Amino acid sequence: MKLLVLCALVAAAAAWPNFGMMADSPGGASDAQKQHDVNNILWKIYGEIRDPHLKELSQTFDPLSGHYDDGGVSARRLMKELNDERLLEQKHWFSLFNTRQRQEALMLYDVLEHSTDWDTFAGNAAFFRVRMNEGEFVYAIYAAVVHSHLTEHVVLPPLYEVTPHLFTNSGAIQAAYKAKMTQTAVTIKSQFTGSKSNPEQRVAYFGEDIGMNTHHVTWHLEFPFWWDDAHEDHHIDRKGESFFWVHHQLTVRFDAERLSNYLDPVDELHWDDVIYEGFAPHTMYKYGGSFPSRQDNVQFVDVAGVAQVRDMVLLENRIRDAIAHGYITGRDGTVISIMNSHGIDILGDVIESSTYSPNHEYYGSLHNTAHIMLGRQGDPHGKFDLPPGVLEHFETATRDPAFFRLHKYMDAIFREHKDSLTPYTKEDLEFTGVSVHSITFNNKLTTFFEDFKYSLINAVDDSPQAQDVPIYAVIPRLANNEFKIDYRIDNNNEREVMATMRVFMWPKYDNNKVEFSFNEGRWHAIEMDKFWVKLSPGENSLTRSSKDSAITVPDVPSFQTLINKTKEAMTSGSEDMAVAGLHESTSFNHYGCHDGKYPDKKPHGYPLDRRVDDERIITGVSNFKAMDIKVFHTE
Ligand SMILES: *[C@@H]1O[C@H](CO)[C@@H](O)[C@H](O)[C@H]1NC(C)=O
Ligand SMILES: [Cu+2]
Repeated sequence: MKLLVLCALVAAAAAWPNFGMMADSPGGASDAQKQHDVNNILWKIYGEIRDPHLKELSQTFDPLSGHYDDGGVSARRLMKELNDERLLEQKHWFSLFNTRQRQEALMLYDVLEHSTDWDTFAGNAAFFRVRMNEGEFVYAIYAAVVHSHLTEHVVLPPLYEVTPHLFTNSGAIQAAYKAKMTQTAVTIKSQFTGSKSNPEQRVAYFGEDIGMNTHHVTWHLEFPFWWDDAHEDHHIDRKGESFFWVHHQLTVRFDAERLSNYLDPVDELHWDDVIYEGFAPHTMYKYGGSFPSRQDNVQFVDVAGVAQVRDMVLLENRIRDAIAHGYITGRDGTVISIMNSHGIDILGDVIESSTYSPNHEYYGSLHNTAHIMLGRQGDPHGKFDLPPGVLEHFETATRDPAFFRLHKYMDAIFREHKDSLTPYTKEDLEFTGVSVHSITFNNKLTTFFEDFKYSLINAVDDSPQAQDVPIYAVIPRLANNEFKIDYRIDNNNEREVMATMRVFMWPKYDNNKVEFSFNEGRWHAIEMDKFWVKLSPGENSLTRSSKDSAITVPDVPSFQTLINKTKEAMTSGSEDMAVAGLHESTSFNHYGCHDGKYPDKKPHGYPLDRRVDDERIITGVSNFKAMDIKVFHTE
C-alpha cells in the first residue's frame, strides 16, 4: 500500500484546445491505401517486401522523378550518397546517436517529408527499403509518418512488433528463432532482466515496461532533437520544456515505484564518482551481437571520439553558471534571460541539446553526450568493437538503472533553475469565485500485474516460401483498475467560466518514513490528469474516469489488428472510417498538437513547478484542494 497526496487545482483556462481533424487526404490516395502501404513497408523489415505492388515499386520507382516541395534537393542528395556507395550497409546495427547514421536516416526522412504526393512518398519508401540500412529506414519512416501531412491519419504499427529485438530479451528472441526453424507455434513467457540478488531487479518492471518504452521512443520521435526549423514547415512549440517535463515525470514516477518496493530514491550521477550499478542487458541486436554490459562501480573514463569526462564537468558548470546568472549567452554574445516561464524551454533546448539551443558551441549537448558516455563505459576505447549500449537507443535506454541516475542529474539542474524563479503569489494562483468543494473517488485504487502479449513474428528471418507460425511473447506489466473521480466545484461568478483542471499525486512519506514537506513533495508530484471544463454559475459536479486521463493512452493496436482493419476498410464501403476510428485512440499527441502548438499556456507542472516557500499560499486558495489517498497493490 502506498499513501499519496492528491491535489487538484482549477485555474482559468488560458486557451481552449482545438482537436479538430482534417478530413481531406491530400495526394489522392485514400487513408486506407496509405495505411496499407505503411503496414506493408514495415512488415518483416529484415526480409523481402511481400506486397507485390510495393515490391515492384522498389525496382521501378525513380526518386529523381518524384514530386517535391524542395525542388528535389533532398532526393538528389540521397541518390548521390547511394550511387557513391557511401550509405551504411544493410544488416548492421543502427543508433540515432551515431552522427553519420543519423544523418543518413534524416536524408531519407527529408526525401519523404518533402514528397508532395503519396505516389512519391510510397515510391521512395519502397525504393530505399531495399537499399538502405534497415534501422535507418525504420527510423526515417517513423519520423516521416509522425510529421508528414500526407500521413496525418496513418497509425504506425507498434515498434515492439516491428523491431522486437529492442523491446525484449535475448532468451525470448532465441526461442522465437527456434519456433520459426521448427515451424512450431509458441507463446514465450518472458521475464524481467536480472536476478533477485540485484535489488534493482525489483523495479525492472518499470524500466522494461513495453508501454513506457514505447512512450519514451514516441516522445523523442515527436519532439526530435534534430528538428531544424530551417528545413521544416513549423516550429515545435515548447520542445525544450517538454523535454524537461517528460523526463522529470519518468524520474519522479520511478522514485515512487522504488519507494513502493522498499528501495531508496535514485541518486544523481556524478562524473567524479563511480557508477554504482552495473548492468547486464540480456538483450541482443538483430545485427551486431549482444548489447554490452557494465560492471558495478565503474569509474567514469573518457570515451574515445566522444568526450572527456572533464568536458562533461565543464559543460555542466557553464550551464549552472547560466542558471546562477539568470541568462544564457547566445552565439553572438546576446543575453537571453531565463528568469521567466519561458526560461525552462530554453534551458531544455540547451541541455538536451536540440537544434533550438541558442549556443550549442558553448553549452554543448550535456544530455545526448552523457547518454553516449554512459553507454560506452563497458568499452570506452572501442577495443572490443562492441555495438552501442542500451543508453544509445530510446527504445532500450530505461532498461539500464543508470538512465535514471543520468536523468536525476539533469533534473537537479532543471530544479536549480526553477527554484531560482519567484514563487507564485496568491494573485497568480487564485481563480476568483471558483472553489473546489469536494473530490471523491468512486472505488479503491489498486494496481496489479497483468500479462501483455505481443507478436515476435517480425523478429525472425524467413523467406516468402516459409510459412508463418504464430510466435508471441508474454510479459507482465503493471496496470491499474479503472477509477472515477467526482469533482464538485462551485462557481460563484454570474457567468459561465472555462477552467483547466490539474491533478497531481505525490508520495506522502519518503524512504525514511518522514513526511515530505509541501515543497519537497510538489517536486515529486506525478501528473495524473489535465482537462478543460466549462463551469456554469452555481454548483458543478463532474465525473472523470481514469481512462480519460490526458496522460494515459490505450494500447496501440497490434500490427495484425492494423493489417486486418486496413483490409476491412479497403474492401468494405466504409473505406477510411475503420482506420480513422483507430486513430482517435492512438493519438500520442498528449504533450502537443498536430499544428505544433501546445494547448495550455501555463508551464508544465504548474502550479507545482516553482518552489513553495509558504505552502499556505497554495493551499489557501479556494480553487485548490489536497487530500490523502491510498493505492493498494494486489498480487
Ligand atoms: C486477422 O484476420 C485473420 C483472418 O481473418 C484472423 O484469423 C485473425 O484472428 C485476425 N487477427 C486479429 C488480431 O484481428
Ligand atoms: Cu529520453
